[in-house]
Amino acid sequence: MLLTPLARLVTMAAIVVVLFAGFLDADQSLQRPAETAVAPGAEPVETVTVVMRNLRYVPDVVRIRPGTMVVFANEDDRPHNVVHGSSPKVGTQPGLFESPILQPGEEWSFLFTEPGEYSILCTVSAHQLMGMVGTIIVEDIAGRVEDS
Ligand SMILES: [Cu+2]
Repeated sequence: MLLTPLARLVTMAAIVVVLFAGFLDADQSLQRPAETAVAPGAEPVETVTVVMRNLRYVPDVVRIRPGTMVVFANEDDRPHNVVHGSSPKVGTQPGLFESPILQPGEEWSFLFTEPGEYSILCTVSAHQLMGMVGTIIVEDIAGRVEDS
């Protein structure tokens, strides 16, 4: 196929645009914080930390807005994890999230985007039976009047 000079020019321009767009993308990815493992456009509005200590989540009840990143930090002297406790009924949906086993000093985070009440528990050595459970409450509290 023979290209007219105009078609050739348009093709060249398109290639330049594509290359330039690729350059911009690469530049943006360099500026994005490396530790944020979330999709673009899903940046956390806020970050909240829950500490794992003495076989407990501290605090054990957390109220957050949708889009909040919760960091679970193991400050205990033994391993723990964070598992979304789904309904105990057989055949129900699996949990939304499950962390790897976190050694002392390790942390893991999860971005909560959907409103709801998420019960969490530690399944390491049946810690949940010793009371290592908690609740993450995700609600739209933008217009909420704070308690005085
Ligand atoms: Cu535990």
